[in-house]
Amino acid sequence: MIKKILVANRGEIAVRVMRSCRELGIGTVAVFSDADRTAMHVRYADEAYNIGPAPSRESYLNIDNIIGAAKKSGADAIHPGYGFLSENAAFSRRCSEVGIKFIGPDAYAITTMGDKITARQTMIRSGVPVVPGTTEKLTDEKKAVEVVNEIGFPIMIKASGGGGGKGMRLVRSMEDLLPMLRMARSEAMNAFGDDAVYIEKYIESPHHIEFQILADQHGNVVHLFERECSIQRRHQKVIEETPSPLMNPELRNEMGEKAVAAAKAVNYEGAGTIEFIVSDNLNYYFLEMNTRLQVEHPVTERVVGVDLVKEQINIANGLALSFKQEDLKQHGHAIQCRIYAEDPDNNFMPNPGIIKHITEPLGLGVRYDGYVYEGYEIPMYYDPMICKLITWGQTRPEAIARMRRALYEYKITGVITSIKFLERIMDIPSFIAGKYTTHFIEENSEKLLLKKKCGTECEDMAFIAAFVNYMDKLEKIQPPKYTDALGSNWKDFGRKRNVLRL
Ligand code: MV4
Repeated sequence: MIKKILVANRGEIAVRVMRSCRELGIGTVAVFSDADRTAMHVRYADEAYNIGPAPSRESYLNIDNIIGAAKKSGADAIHPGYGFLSENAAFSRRCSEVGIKFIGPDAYAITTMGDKITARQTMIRSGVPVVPGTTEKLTDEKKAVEVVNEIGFPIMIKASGGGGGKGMRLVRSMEDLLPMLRMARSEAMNAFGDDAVYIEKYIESPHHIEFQILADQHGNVVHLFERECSIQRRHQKVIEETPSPLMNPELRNEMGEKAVAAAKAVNYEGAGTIEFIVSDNLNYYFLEMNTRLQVEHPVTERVVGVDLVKEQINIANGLALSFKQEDLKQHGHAIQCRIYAEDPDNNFMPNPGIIKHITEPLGLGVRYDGYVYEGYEIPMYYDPMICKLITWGQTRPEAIARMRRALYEYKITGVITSIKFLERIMDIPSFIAGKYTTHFIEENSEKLLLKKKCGTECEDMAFIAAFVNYMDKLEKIQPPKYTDALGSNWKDFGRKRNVLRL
């Protein structure tokens, strides 16, 4: 049985994973870069190891240093969180080679799903619907023309090594096809070291709906229903909810069964997500599989009543799933907002800085997954997401009302955040009605983004505001005096001076 877990991540997800470990009586090991000495995950963990300089490449992506810290600490398992090494097949393989349990799927599942062409082929073999298009790596330009003549425009060219919107191109006419194909291939080679691309029919105004699955080592696979993730900006999800307002019970069962089949096709182990796009007339197509725990997992946890991290750990321990598909039900409605340290009224410019004051929302039906505290400086090296706010209600309108209330209660100064942008979304009629697609943000940009009519007075005011804000940040902020629970000055001090460099 696993006694000590190293969390190979930072920020809110590292803290979230350690919380489940603590409930299970499992020891926690943090790893941290030079920029993260005072980070919350370091304070929360039982032990912490420095794994290198601030840039991710030299720390959170440094396999040797992380394995070194795991050995030194005596951790018997590694949880990768999301991002960083979570979908890195070499890391999963390395862990098993050195006898440390990787909490997630094996290298085979990661590789098969990571290569989008192989994933498509595997899905077709397993009876999971994919978007009409090519099934082989596209090298022959004549073949491209043939396929497009068959399926018709518009089409998308996607990179096999891509995913999550990276390396995608929309093509609407034959004259653009071959030039775009050539560009896509050379770009894919540059970005992923692989020029393999494929073609899919372009689905206009789709919904992004994904299914959570859990698979144990004994071949049992269940799905934990869907998440609606259509509200995105530049392929970054902004709001996620479950159940999907678009869903009906028959479609849910059918897509859930396909999601289970997708996981079984790669002998999957652990928690994973099958992404689908769904057209307005409810045709659905497999897009890709995410072989990790996702940012939006809490809405599923709240509505299905399952701790997904706890289940990941049980699975890693070789236990059989303790529930069957028919034991799982959805209760009420959950919504998650991702809150970033960025300025929605200035082209979402990242706004890292020192948290001067923070009051998190609390109360019935609110979950807050964050990691920043008063006096903490958000480093500029990593993702600027500062927390996730999750609300639950018996009904969707109740969950929305709670989200409005929670966003209203959330006070944070020192950095600019996306809170006001999220508040505006809560007031958009198509969101309230649950009638939205992946084009929601661009379609409502008029209402969501402030159009600043800036005369000279306005510019003067902006200058004064910027100056006051600058003076504010210069003010020396005393680090809070921790005496218990979240760590101690003594521990922070130790981590500054007596750093265990590997
Ligand atoms: C598509 C599509 C339409 N047709 N594929 C974007 C992210 C990546 N996972 C796949 N994406 C899309 N693939 C076909 N054949 C539209 C998108 C898409 C999208 C998908 C989900 C959520 C937001 C999106 C925003 C723009 C485009």
